[in-house]
Amino acid sequence: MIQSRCRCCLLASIFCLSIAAADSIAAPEASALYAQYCAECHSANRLGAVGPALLPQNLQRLRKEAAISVIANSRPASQMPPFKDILTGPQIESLVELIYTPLKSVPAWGMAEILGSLQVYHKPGELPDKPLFDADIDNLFVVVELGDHHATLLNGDTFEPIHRFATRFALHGGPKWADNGRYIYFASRDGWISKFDVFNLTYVAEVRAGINTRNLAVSHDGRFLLVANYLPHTLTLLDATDLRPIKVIEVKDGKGHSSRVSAVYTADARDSFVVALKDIPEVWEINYADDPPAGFAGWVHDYREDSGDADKNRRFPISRIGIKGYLDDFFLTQEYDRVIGTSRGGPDEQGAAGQVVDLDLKRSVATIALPGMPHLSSAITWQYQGRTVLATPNIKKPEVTVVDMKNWEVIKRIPTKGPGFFMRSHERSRYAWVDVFFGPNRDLMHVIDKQTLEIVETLNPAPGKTSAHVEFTKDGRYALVSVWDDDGALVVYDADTLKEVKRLPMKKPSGKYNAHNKLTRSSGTSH
Ligand code: DHE
Repeated sequence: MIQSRCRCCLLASIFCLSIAAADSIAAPEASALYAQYCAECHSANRLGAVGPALLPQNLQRLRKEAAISVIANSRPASQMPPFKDILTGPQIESLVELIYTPLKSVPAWGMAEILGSLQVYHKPGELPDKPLFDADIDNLFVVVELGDHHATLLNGDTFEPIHRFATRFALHGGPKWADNGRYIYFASRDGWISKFDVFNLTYVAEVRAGINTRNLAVSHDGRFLLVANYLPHTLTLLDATDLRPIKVIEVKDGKGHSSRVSAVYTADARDSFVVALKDIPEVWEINYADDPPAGFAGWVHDYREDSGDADKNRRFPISRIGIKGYLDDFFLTQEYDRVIGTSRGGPDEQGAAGQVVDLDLKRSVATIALPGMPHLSSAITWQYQGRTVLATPNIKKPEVTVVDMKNWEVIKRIPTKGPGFFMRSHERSRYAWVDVFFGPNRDLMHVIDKQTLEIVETLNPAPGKTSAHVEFTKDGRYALVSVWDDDGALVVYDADTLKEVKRLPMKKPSGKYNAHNKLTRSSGTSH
């Protein structure tokens, strides 16, 4: 069985391109190198798996010299190891030539293929509306275990597992709760969307919405799903009832340039999906109301070719907002009126500033000094001295950055023991938790006092093993931490005393998602 981390991740580093052999490498050898070192994560056909697709159309923002550097030295926030100790300079260059060579044909993944992949295991209304188990649905957690591609449904009162089930290979992004906890939607990196019936502990439908997928969002009324794809350059709109595709939206600018989609989120109060693009300097807002507001007039796309249903074809208008650069990562304010986004930047890009995009004014209104590659999809907000602040971990810098959301000035840079990935809190907790995901101190977890903006405690849940990603119970009394290891654990802490109260063995638990906190859009967690 394929492991979620490729074999090459085990390999070490230190390579100097200048001392490598100067011979050029023939194409067949490049293919063999690709098969040996790259295929397990990026797939043999280069269409992506745990790693992204490696095709010229997905590498537009990366110059070839930068691609050489990525293969030699790795890149931040990826699980890819550096290959400078393994491959010679010419071998790396030959791999770069290979991945910038167009495939003879990229498989089409449009309406027909998506519809062809649809599997409905239980028709809507077929299964009982009463849970098979006794627990507070509102306080359930779903925990994704990447180690063996499973998920565990956990009782958030007793911390006893209710059900453990297989998932699609390599889930990514937060599974989305919907319909007051009745359903959970999962997305895998290879495009599979699964709808799980929590009451009946079974999948009800699955569909492959893309070949290489980023994430999904569910409309706040539970009616629609929008899936963001890297390959093809599309957004797939699904009917949440049975995952039947409604539209495939091609992601292109006015000149016909296409783009990968960075991510999609739901803006509840606006009846909209908000979409960030990786290769086009635009943010899209796609309205899903039955009667879209006037602001969307003039931007209505005619998708009549997609289906014969004229009513559906007039729906889902798109408002395009031109911005200053690309957005790789973004955060939506609790009021859903603004997007705070950054370009991650490759080795050839700057990406030092965050920008604030006003969805009503339809333009960028401010910049924020965020040079540490903030992980904004993990940012949180809280009240501090009468104002709302946003706090984000940084993937490249050992600091948590705290920003005043009124004037967008950085009010504090809290030094940490290493760059972090995930940050969490809860309305009822005085603390915010942030991991140290990268570097030698990756087993540490900082606890920050939200009123003094100081680290008050640093926990070490499992010395030597990465600890990451916190989520709180519904009432904010307990915080659950992942020990991110095949021989890992879920560690439950009392969120006030910071003492451990329970430890459950798990196989590389990554994210965990509490029904109440997600459904109520708690300001302490991602949405
Ligand atoms: Fe993620 C969420 C992007 C690598 C684990 N990650 C997200 C989201 C985005 C994103 C846009 C928000 C989607 C959502 O929740 O709906 N992630 C990226 C990247 O661009 C990046 C850096 C490169 C890549 O490989 O795609 C990346 N992510 C990783 C990992 O390597 C992680 C650690 C392991 C994995 O699963 O591959 C990882 N990402 C996660 C998790 C979430 C996530 C656990 C959900 C966080 C949450 O609590 O909501």
